[in-house]
Amino acid sequence: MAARLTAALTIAAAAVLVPMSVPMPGAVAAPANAPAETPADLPKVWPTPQQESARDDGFTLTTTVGLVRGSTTDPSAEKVVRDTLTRAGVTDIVATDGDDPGTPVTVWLGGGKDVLTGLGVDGPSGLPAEGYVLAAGRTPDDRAQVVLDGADADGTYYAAQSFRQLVRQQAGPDALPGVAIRDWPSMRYRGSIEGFYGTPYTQADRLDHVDYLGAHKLNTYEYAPKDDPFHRERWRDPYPADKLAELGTLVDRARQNHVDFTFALSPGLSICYSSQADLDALLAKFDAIYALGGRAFNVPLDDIDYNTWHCDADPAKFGTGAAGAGKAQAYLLNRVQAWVDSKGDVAPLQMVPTEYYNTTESPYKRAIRDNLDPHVVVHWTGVGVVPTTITNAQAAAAKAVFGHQILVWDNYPVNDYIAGRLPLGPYTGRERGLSEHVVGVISNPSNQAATSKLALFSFADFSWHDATFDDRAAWEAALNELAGGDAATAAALAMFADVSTYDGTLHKTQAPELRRRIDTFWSTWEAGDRGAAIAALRAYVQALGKAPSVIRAGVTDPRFVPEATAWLDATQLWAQAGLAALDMLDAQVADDGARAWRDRQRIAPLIERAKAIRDTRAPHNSTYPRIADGVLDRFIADAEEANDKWLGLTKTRPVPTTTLGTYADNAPDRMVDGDLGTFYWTDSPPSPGDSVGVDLGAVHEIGDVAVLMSKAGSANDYIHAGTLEYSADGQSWTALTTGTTAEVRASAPAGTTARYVRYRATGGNDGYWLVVREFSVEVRDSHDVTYSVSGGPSAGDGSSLRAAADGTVDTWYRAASTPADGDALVVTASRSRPLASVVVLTSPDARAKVQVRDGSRRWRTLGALAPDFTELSAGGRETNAVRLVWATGSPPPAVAEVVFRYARG
Ligand code: 14T
Repeated sequence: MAARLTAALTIAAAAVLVPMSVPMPGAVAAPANAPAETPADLPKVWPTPQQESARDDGFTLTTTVGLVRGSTTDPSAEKVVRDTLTRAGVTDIVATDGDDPGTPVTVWLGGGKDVLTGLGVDGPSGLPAEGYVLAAGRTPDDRAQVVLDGADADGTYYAAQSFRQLVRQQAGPDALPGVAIRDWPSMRYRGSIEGFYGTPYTQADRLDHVDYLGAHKLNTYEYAPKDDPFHRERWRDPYPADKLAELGTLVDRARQNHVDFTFALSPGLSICYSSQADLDALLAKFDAIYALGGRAFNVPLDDIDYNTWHCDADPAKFGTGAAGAGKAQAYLLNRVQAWVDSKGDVAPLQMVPTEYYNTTESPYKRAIRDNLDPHVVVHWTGVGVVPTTITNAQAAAAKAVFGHQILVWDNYPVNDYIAGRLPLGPYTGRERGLSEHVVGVISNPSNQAATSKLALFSFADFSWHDATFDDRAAWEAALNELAGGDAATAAALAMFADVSTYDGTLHKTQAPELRRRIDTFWSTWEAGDRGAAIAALRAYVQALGKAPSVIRAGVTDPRFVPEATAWLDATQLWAQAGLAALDMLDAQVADDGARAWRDRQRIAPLIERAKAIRDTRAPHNSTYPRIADGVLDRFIADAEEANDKWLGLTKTRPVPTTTLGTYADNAPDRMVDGDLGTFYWTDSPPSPGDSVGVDLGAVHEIGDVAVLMSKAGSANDYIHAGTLEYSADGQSWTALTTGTTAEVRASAPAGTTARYVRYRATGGNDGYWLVVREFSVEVRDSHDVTYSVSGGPSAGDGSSLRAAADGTVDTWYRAASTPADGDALVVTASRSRPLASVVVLTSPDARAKVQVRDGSRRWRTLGALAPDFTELSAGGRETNAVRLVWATGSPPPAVAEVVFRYARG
């Protein structure tokens, strides 16, 4: 296990520390347009600086350091520098306001032009807003100097944030490498929009959130929680005094972090666009925030029906339909922009269009393009609400079609639409170069504020310097930061993030790393190297099971664990269930049926506990945390199937087939589970050629086929035109019938043989997805022996005699009473076959004689039940029944399964 962790870590560390360029000696100004590469011997600064070069004149800090405040510094920048120096072992900071303190080591904060000249480094003049220069080295007078000088106060603050990351820990006072950085952001708007549904952030969440933004050079926090009633539902109502006071505190804290607190008000559910009273109500709300110091505003008009008007005056004034809605919105927003202009110190207004999720030309967009004040910044989510990718071409198209500056509202890692999921994967699919088309990219985060920081780290790198963004490197650096540089914690976090990756769009594969290892497990298992397969996967799953406690002990952010706790607990339980499955297989390999059965029985309660867990926040309080779903649960099911086979439970099970994707948890398995209450649900409409069906595993004679589609609430989710067909080889197909209804049935002519049966769409589906409750195929030539159960004692409530021989160990026959004299449970097979042994899975205290019967109708005793698991040899003799003759007065017995283990061949 330790070896595994180390190995995983080495990979992570190597990826973070990829070497970059040969360090240049002496004072070297970075060449213009130099590719940003961290010189190999410099600590990595995040977000990645635009230009950076190493110098050979680094130095060790002294216990006394001078700190010279200049014209572009502020208390926030000074605090970052002071904290950094203190952590580095500096005990005495000699601060001045411009004068040279004459200290051996001096930090010039927001000034120091002459020192820069002495270091041979260009000053910040000419840099874009928020840009800065950072230089550390020795001036010709042999003094150790650091200059942190911004193009403005934001830049100086960011220089301090870079400085914080450059200090190198060593024995004694820490050291500073010789370095010259010239840096600026690629995008104007960087940060987050609290724009999700469900439980909003708490005040404590928000204060911590804006601290995180500032420390990562993110400059925007937009306040737009859908479920703050005063933001949307009751947008006209003024904030109560206590809420307003909280917002005031937040505005202040944002400013200290050089973050633009951006207040959003969503009036679209009820506003009359032409109404002066409604405009006044909206501006009164903005004025209240302005009075608190808020200087940036947004009017989101997303997730409303723009065909619904809230006063007769609007359609009369603007016209009906989408074009009218666009004109009405522009009319309102232009008047709000006029208010912005009247203030003189407020940022350009922002808006979210009702059509925020595509670039298709439309009457609505045309109205926005032609009528909205050109200064207004338009939000856009990409093509799709949660797009897998956002490309330069799409961004250029958005800019053209909206005719305004585009700010990307990026719906990652938001999880309001995927209850139970905590997206922790890398920030993928955003094309480098977006900064040439859009003015910013901001994150709509998860309902969980602290766990969202992992993604925000990548947003910071992408929006600051998209040209070199590498999603994997940024993800690993974020894990590393959260781990405080501790390798074991970072490795545990990587494993945890892996099992909580799926979000449906950016990440369509859940637990990619665990999945790879499970795939390797089965290929090694199939190849016959079962011990090696078990050992390798066990090491990984053991480490996964320990990851939650490693994370609890190791992460540096105290807010992370409480928020992740539901998912951490679930990870531990799922890993334990996985280990129980591995133990079961291990016992089976050792031919220890009793141990395998005991291990198998540990699985279900662990899963039950994992599924009983709830997060506290809506909507995640309504379902269980999803961990490696479709991967670890699948592994366990496959392991149980392997155990079934080993036990001798060899029922042929149809495997579902589909060419379509899956919506949420409604997996294809659900169309062959014999349960009409569950269903497979696709995540898109079937196109001609798409199909669903079953694979019988081998060619069989088939009979009745039924495809039961659609469900209550999704009455149109069926294949509107299709052909039901079968095939022996999956290549050439023969039609059975065609259909246009939600339920399609056919009977194959006698003698029809097939391995595959499918229902294939032959037309469009009017945009409707597909629900299949059940796809059943009757197998006429089943070689399966069937069993019936009789005798007693009779079964208790919720159980049945049949459960003792129904082909699955998951259902139990539980006797309602103590066995009376002569009570016996009789399992009769549909025909005689040579029987190798009888396996009986029971409650531990069941007591009985096990008997078998051959054609002669005489019962022969094989032996007595052992606790839990019994295997008794039947000597390969033809057998057609097994019975358990209970010990009179023994406790009411329970039987999971009586298995006829036939002689092979
Ligand atoms: F304004 C938009 F940019 C936006 O994304 N709006 C919402 C947002 O509040 C939410 O957090 C996000 C993710 O669920 O998606 C938008 O909300 C939707 C989108 C849908 F397609 C709600 C329901 C939908 F069907």
